[in-house]
Amino acid sequence: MRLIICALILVFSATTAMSADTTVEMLNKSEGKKNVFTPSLVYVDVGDTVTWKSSSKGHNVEFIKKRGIPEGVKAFKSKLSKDTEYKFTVPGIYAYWCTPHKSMGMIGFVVVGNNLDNLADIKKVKFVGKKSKTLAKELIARIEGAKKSSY
Ligand SMILES: [Cu+2]
Repeated sequence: MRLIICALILVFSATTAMSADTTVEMLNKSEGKKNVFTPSLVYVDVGDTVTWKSSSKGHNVEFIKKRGIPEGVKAFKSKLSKDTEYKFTVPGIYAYWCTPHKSMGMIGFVVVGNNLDNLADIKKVKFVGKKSKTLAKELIARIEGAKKSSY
């Protein structure tokens, strides 16, 4: 019996470790907010793929150039109203927005490999519009808070 339980635990932990599917929805409306990525902050492992689902039309994903992505990462911009995915091979924090709604609070972050080396750069990213700036501050505070609580 004990062996079976051990085997089950092994199988379970193996599948959770391998389940690299993270989905973020692009929505016109969610919980009273307009134009959002849900969830707007996700943590993934190096090599994981994130899928953005075009649940509502008119949205896309665009990595914020220069300071918004780890060094050496190429620009990424998806087509409007299409599901899209990206495989994260470089650790660090990725800031992105939806091109048409970047000034309306439609921004998000992906933290890869729990690596916050580019946090100082991320803090310097110029977000557009009050809504986006407020949300960016909130999410960056959450990223920093998660780091502190892990000590
Ligand atoms: Cu949008």
